[in-house]
Amino acid sequence: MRVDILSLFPEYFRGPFDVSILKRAQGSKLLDIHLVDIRNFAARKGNYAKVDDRPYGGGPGMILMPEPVCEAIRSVKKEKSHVVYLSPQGKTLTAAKCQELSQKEHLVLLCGHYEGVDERALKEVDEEISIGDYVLTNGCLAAIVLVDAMARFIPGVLGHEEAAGQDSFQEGIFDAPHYTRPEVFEGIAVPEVLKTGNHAEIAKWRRKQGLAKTKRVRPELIFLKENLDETE
Ligand code: 4HQ
Repeated sequence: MRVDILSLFPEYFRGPFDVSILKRAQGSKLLDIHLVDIRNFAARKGNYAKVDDRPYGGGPGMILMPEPVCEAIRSVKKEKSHVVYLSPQGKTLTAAKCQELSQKEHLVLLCGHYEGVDERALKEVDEEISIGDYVLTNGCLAAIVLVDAMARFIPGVLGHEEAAGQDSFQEGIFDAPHYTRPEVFEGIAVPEVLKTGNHAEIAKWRRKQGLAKTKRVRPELIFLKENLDETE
């Protein structure tokens, strides 16, 4: 998949995309990330490229101007492109949405800056997505979160060992607690069932643990889908 990320801080992405699984995914051509600087599409006044201006109607902060944003989008947009604007006013990102996006040929991610982008630039956007109900200093972090969570669904990005990790949130409930060596840590033993080798019992125990914690921490998730009939 090709991903173009449009922002004012292309350098922001270097660390997260250049380590571990996302680095490997790019190395094996499963993911082809391009960073586009919106400032390159601003009209130049002397040697200054202006991308923001004050809001009509008054109020604090600055607004990204529609022209550089639209030009930046058009510079990468093709017939099969899916354009996403990261903003707190969008639909909240879920595992299901990540999976859906992972099937696109080309994603264009527009990162907002300042108070947001001029509404008229959104005619180039297919959908607006939020990573959660809080306000970031800019949309770059949101784009990193989206790429990271979405890439796990691209076949081959996770190895066989890692792939199992996918199912927890797909099912809408939490993962079970995990244990590794030592058998006893600071007086706390690993649960006996995990050492029995009884895979059916272990699966049952994990499911029960996951459901119990979901009920405690995120009760609203229990009232989704088929989780309901499994709680006592
Ligand atoms: N911002 N999910 C404001 C976010 C955000 C979010 C990005 C801050 C856009 C203009 N983006 N700028 N939450 O808080 O995606």
